[in-house]
Amino acid sequence: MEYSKKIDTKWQNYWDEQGLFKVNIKQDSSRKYYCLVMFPYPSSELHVGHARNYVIGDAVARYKKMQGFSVLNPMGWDAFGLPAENQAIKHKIHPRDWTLKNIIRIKEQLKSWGISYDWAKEITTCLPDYYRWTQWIFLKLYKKKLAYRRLAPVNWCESCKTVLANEQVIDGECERCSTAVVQKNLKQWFFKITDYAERLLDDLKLLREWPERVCLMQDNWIGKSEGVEINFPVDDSDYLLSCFTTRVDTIFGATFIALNWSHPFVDNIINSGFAGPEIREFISKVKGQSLSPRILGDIQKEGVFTGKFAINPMTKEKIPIWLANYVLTGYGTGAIMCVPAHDKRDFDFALKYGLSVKQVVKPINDDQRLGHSLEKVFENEGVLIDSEQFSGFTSQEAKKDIAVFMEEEGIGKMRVNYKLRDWLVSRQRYWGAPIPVVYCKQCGEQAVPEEQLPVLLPEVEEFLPTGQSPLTHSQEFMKAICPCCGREAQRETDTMDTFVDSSWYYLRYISSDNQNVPFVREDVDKWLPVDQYVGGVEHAILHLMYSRFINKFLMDEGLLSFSEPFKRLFTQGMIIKDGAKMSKSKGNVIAPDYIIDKCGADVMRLYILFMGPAQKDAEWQDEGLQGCRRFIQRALRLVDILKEYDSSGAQTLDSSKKDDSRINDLLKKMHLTIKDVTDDLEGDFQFNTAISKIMELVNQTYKCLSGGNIEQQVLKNVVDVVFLLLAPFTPHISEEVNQIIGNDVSIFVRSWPESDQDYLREETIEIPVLVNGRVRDRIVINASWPESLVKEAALASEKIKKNFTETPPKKVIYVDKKIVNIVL
Ligand code: ANZ
Ligand code: ZN
Repeated sequence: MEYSKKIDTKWQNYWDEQGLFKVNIKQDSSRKYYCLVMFPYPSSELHVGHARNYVIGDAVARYKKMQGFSVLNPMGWDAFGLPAENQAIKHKIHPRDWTLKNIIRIKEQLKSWGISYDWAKEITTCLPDYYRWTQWIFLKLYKKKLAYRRLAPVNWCESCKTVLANEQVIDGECERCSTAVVQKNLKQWFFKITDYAERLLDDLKLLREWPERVCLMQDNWIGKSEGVEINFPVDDSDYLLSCFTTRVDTIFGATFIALNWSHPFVDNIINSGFAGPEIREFISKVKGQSLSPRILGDIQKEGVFTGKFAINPMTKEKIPIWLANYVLTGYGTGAIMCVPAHDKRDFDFALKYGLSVKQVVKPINDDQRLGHSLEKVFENEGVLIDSEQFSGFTSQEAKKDIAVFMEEEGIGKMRVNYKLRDWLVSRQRYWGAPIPVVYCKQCGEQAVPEEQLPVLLPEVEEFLPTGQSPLTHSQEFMKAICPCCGREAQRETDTMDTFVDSSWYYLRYISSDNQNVPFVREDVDKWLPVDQYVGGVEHAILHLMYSRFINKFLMDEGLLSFSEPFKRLFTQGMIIKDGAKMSKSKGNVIAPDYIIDKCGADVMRLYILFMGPAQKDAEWQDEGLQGCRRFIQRALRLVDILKEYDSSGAQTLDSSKKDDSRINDLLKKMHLTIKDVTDDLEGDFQFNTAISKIMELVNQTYKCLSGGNIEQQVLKNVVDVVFLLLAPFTPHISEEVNQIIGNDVSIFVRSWPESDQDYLREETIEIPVLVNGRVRDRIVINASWPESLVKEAALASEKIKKNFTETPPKKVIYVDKKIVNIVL
């Protein structure tokens, strides 16, 4: 039997006709399994690197189906956003046409790989029947004041002509085009995700089936720190400079203050005419530097003295106030107390500008002082020195006691800060969901009433980025009616970040054809949380954080009743080719269509799952693909042998030479394989080891055949099990074989095989243990134990040990499965 693409087509059509993967949301929820793969940006056709994601998801879905679950495995398109728009601009066609064309193409690809989606649930985020609900969620947030607009310094990409979220700035450059990012002050829309910081952090505990490192990344991103906000009086003034510190134990070593250039105190000294030209120069220089707090560690430290001093509230010393480029706005208070002896950044700065360094913490169990000409900082916690009444306290004790002291004295206040920022959701781009707000001269900012949704994206001719949203080009779109006073108003022209679209799509699949609500509560409560989410680790922070936030918000609104959307998460590794991530620009892309035409979908699917642990990166090798192709042919040849038995009548063995152990070993191997493959899939989806165990079973079957015929029923049983176990990975040939050996239902409605415990039980035997030729004891061993284990067991016997208390045994001899003989 030869495997070819014909077999793929035959079974894909069959699944379609049977509606095998269709789910009835109302009826099928009792044993539900929601398997979700992160939906793609339809900005280009898929290569084998993308395929890994879908093939893994499909193996999970099919395996669960064979276990009797009603599996919901839906697919859709994250169709708005920059990639599609940039591509469209490049190819000079409308982003919508480009996107829809890509969707058709990708869908065709996914179908040709035999991925078992329920296409009836398909969603497309750029179509009005989806984005009207994205706008609806915006309105819900707006009503709760969780969507708001403010002037904010933003990261601006001059080339993409758009605002970027901090997370889209990588090392000071635009994530998409690598242009250096600058800062601009603009009125922007935000979602107040910071209100949920504590819950987003706390609930990470519930995510026990997420990879630990993803939880850690989320934890770091939220970045909770507990500390004190200390007030430093400005010398000769009423001004108080408030500084957030997590190391209040180092207060006696604070020798200067550093401010961000945008701190109000700076305006204060500029407006009062106190500031010299060097301050203005410094400000204009650092103003343009990008703001991402995540890149702060390594910047070249620069600053300028303001000429003003503050009082350290504990030591009462006068300390200089500086402006410094390493102080962030938007974190803490934008002013910091600097302790150069114990903070590397402050240390570098102090060294550069000749500021004083005072050690106030030393290591525990060590009276080492760092000395005056410091070469290193001591950043760890330890024991306080030169800190008046707090000297001798450990850092831990001092943190508590100094904080309490400060609260009592009115010097400072305990405080919790988060690194998490509010989510900037507005984009000055065309290809996104319009923000449903209008501006009225009389009534100001007004939300569009729910009944008026969707606010349709207008047709425009010009969607090239200019810094202003292209929506301003449509006069018709711009004109709106104020919902409050009925007069003419102007529409908001910004569109939403695509991460808003993808923050709730997993809910829409459940009710994708409902035109009255975004999702039906009763149904999402039954089908969610998602049982298994599969996707790339590049979404470990943003997409997952935003989805968790929106889900919690919707729960608070009483729209659903589960606090986390994704119960279990699997992050797959990348496929590497010639040492690099596959990409068109590098020219190292492997096109799946070519492979499928030549080898069939199952060869590609099998190889993708076999190439290594699915959570790790793996290198694409054509020999590996050929190896999988050969394996499939070899497995299929067993079916040919079985058919020959049928026609030649050689099905029964010559009963006189019934060779029990040969057949028995094969059956044992078969049951062991069922158990191992099941364990591998139940664990962390170890597809590669599962597949290699099936390969071993095929090998042993050939070995068994080389020793003579196998009873037809036995061979049929083995072949059946081989293809049942392969079915989640190679569904097309598995269906074909299933039919050939006489089953008239799809292999996916048959049950996953179960192993027979009788075959797995280890055979035990009792053997005598001799000491100098005389039987002294009998021990029970497993027949499969290696020699060393049997000897160990013999020597461990109490009755045996008695015999050589004085002289150790000279020799221990084991005669396989018969006796142990000990010679003294
Ligand atoms: C004094 C000090 C001494 C500090 C010491 C650290 C070590 P996390 O854990 O990230 O919250 N900091 C506060 N606000 C800042 C801002 N806007 N820009 C830059 N740095 C800022 O870090 C809090 C620490 O980061 C604070 O504690 C402050 O420096 C600095 F031996 O205060 B520390
Ligand atoms: Zn009005």
